[in-house]
Amino acid sequence: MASAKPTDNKNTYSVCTICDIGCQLRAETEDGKLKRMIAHDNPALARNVCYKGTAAAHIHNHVDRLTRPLKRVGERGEDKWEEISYEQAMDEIAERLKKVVDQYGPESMAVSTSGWNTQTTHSMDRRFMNALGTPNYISGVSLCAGNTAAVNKMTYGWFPFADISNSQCIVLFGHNPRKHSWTPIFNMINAARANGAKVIVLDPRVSDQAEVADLHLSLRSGTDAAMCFGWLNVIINEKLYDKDFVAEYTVGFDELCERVNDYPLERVAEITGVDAELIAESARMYATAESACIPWTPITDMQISSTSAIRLQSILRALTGNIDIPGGDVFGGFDPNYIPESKLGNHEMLSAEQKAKQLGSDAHPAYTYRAQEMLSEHTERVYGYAYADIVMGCYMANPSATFRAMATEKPYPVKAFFVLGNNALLSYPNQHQILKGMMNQDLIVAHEIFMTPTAMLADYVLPGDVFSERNHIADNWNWKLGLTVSQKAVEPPAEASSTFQFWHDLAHRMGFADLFPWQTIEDMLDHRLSPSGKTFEQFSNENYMYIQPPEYRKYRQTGFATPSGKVELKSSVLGELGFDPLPYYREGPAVSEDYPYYVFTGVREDAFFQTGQRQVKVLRDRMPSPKLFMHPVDAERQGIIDHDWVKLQTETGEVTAKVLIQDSMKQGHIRVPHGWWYPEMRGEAKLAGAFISSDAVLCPDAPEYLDYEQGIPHFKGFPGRIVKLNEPPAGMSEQVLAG
Ligand SMILES: Nc1nc2c(c(=O)[nH]1)N[C@H]1C(S)=C(S)[C@@H](COP(=O)(O)OP(=O)(O)OC[C@H]3O[C@@H](n4cnc5c(=O)[nH]c(N)nc54)[C@H](O)[C@@H]3O)O[C@H]1N2
Ligand SMILES: Nc1nc2c(c(=O)[nH]1)N[C@H]1C(S)=C(S)[C@@H](COP(=O)(O)OP(=O)(O)OC[C@H]3O[C@@H](n4cnc5c(=O)[nH]c(N)nc54)[C@H](O)[C@@H]3O)O[C@H]1N2
Ligand code: SF4
Ligand SMILES: [Mo]
Repeated sequence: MASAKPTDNKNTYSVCTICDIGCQLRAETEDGKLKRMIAHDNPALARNVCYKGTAAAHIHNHVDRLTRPLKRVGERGEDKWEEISYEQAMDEIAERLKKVVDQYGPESMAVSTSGWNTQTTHSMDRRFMNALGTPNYISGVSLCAGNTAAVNKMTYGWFPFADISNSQCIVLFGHNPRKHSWTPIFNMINAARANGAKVIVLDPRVSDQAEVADLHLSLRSGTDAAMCFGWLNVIINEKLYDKDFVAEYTVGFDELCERVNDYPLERVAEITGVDAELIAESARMYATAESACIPWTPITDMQISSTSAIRLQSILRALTGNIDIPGGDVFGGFDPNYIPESKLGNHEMLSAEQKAKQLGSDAHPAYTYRAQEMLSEHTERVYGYAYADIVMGCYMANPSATFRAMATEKPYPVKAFFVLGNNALLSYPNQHQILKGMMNQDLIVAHEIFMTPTAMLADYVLPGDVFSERNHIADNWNWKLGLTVSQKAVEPPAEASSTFQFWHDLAHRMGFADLFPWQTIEDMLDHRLSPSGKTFEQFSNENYMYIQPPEYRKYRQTGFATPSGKVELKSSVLGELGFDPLPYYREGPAVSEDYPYYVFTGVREDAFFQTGQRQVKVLRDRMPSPKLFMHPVDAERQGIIDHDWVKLQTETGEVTAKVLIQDSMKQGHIRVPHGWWYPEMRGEAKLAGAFISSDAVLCPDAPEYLDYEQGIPHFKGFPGRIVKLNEPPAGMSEQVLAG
């Protein structure tokens, strides 16, 4: 099917990928260019837009957009390039990849991607990798939702999505949606509140959500798992749980109760720093609400007790009978109208021998093939497909193990690194190791829309298209049901193209043409929509989105997709893998005289998504420089005043930023922002200042900082110290110094 050439001023609806929540917006075009991206004309959707979305034209038409393939001519990282044709780039990449694979084996290729901003990959990356024979796929979703999906599956077979709008009680573990951060979730919380929902916020800081919450528990960073035990203690001892559900649909309740007894309220109060009475009151509020949900939160994705904290949230949902009910945590499943990426990824093609080589799966298997394949037959029984790659996070290698293999060639060499729509250098822990790993590659390919520090380290940089320039149907990564149309409004500039095209064209050069028969994105969309009996054109002419009517308590017919068919309060999968099958709380590395503060990453900045957009003036003007938050008492003790420049140091590294003193901070805590580099320093500072203020420099990934089961790092509450600087760091622009 040919793609209809977009014409000006027709209403096109595109799914914004500036952040990962995916609002559908409306495009206005002029002379074949994107003029504006504006709010939806459907009143129900019109509020789902933030000022990053409305800045889309500034991003998509930015003068620094990459438009031609680039080949490195200087030393790696020197940022010197020649423009070459797309055909030449793809030919050379294929040739060099073949060489690496011949010399070191297929597992020597690793891929890092975000997956959501490039949209049209359609799991072609996994399909390619599985055909080639490499299991080494890593992604930022190992720190955000992907890993939670994998761990949730162990407890009850799927990853539920909170039905916030219809809920009577919403529990936010740190999670802080607001007007310009995950706007649709913010709107849902407000809608529920207007209907009388209670909101409980657990956050060391007085966050935006905490300010207006019914209850706010200011816990110490990194202690969420302990807090969940406090709640379970109250819920079990006061018999507030759903006895029928527990009796009929769970296994391991008695063992869980024993474990919960290890965490009496006084102990939990001591660990978390929250008053025992408030813990009890909040637990009662949650457990006695008519319906209650615990929306997924990235905060517990990034802690030393992450696997336990995620499991404990799942257990709370189950014990209170809030699973798969209106206003609770709802199980989606695969959309019957759309072939899932899990299927297109062709995971059955990769041999057991190659799967066993997945980096990190020996020590930390939770989200790797090793653990997740133990669920395959159960997933197939309940959901119809053996592989459920929810949020693309269920069959990943471990990023730290992958960068270590790239750097040290142990346990085997990784020598080709492909990075698509991901600023990998800044987006995982231990940035120094990532750099070392990238410097030791024979081939690096980046697919990007801007020249990022990561792309600067590549041999080839391919220019990506953006969401206003391609057709797509978003399916919420199988997390919740619903298909959202995203239409191409304008043509991509020069030689910019999609990641679909990239994998297709590489596959054809590597001898896998028969596995990649779709010529265009639209062919792929027609294929994916085939169960609906519609083509992409028909589908998008008829709908701008299609929401499958929800069904509740489906487990009554199907059971749960776990080995026991029940909710596993005690996890058979974790037990079989040699881990504690029951959740527990583990203390992170302690603060000391040398490193007296609990440092946490996050509090996303309204103006940017993650490491992006620092070069986009309308957004950068809103947040010109990186800021560390400190409590006034801590600042005073250190002799620091607002806007002082400081160094924040940990055992792993140090970063420089300005201080913002805030009453809302919790004493003894420091917030470090994520993703800072300085596009304006390109050509002057090494890798455009990628090591000056990036949190990844600070975040350790030594074993004592890693969650056991997943091997994800402790980003919430690692020890650090502050050193005041007498003058700003060299080379900062006027805007940074002033703002
Ligand atoms: N150290 C550290 N690491 C983290 C986090 C942290 O707090 N600290 N947070 C984690 C979290 S929560 C998440 S969600 C992940 C996010 O990880 P990612 O979603 O991968 O985000 P970024 O690393 O900022 O990389 C996105 C890159 O994609 C490019 N891009 C945008 N649109 C397109 C497109 O259409 N096509 C192409 N080809 N490229 C595009 C942008 O220019 C940008 O450089 O990172 C995780 N990593
Ligand atoms: N504008 C904008 N919006 C975004 C993003 C963006 O980059 N920019 N990124 C999107 C993405 S990918 C994500 S993952 C989300 C993240 O967004 P949120 O889920 O809102 O998380 P954060 O903003 O990182 O931090 C939220 C809160 O966690 C608290 N906190 C810190 N440590 C702990 C702890 O140990 N326990 C608890 N309970 N709370 C703690 C902090 O004080 C902070 O108030 O934002 C999304 N929305
Ligand atoms: S919240 Fe903003 S950046 Fe995120 S998808 Fe919606 S409009 Fe785009
Ligand atoms: Mo995230």
